[in-house]
Amino acid sequence: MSEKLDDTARTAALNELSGWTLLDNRDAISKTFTFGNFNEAFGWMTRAALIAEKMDHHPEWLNVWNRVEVTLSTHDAGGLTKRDIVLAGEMDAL
Ligand code: HBI
Repeated sequence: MSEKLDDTARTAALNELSGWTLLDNRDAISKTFTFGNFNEAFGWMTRAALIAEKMDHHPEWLNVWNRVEVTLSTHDAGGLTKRDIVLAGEMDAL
C-alpha cells in the first residue's frame, strides 16, 4: 500500500501538477475540469475511468453538463499518496 505523502513531498507534487489544490477539510486534492459540452466531458471521464481501473485507483467525481469536479485521495491509506499524484497527472495529460 502507498504511504501518505509528507509535507515536503505533497508541496513538491502539487507544484508539478497544474490547477490541483489541497482540500481544507480532508487529506485530498481536487480540480474542476471544464469542457465545451457534455459529450466532451463524458468522453474525458470515460478515458479517465479506463486509466483509473487499470491503476486500481478511482476518483471521486461529480459531472454537471460540461464540468467535472474531481477529488483524489487514497482511501486505503486515509489520505494523499503518490497514487493520487500519478492519477492526477494522467488526468491532466488526457
Ligand atoms: N481508489 N481512490 C482510491 N483509493 C483507494 O484506496 C482505492 C481505490 N480503488 C480501489 C482500491 N483502493 C482497492 O485497493 C480496494 O480497496 C477496493
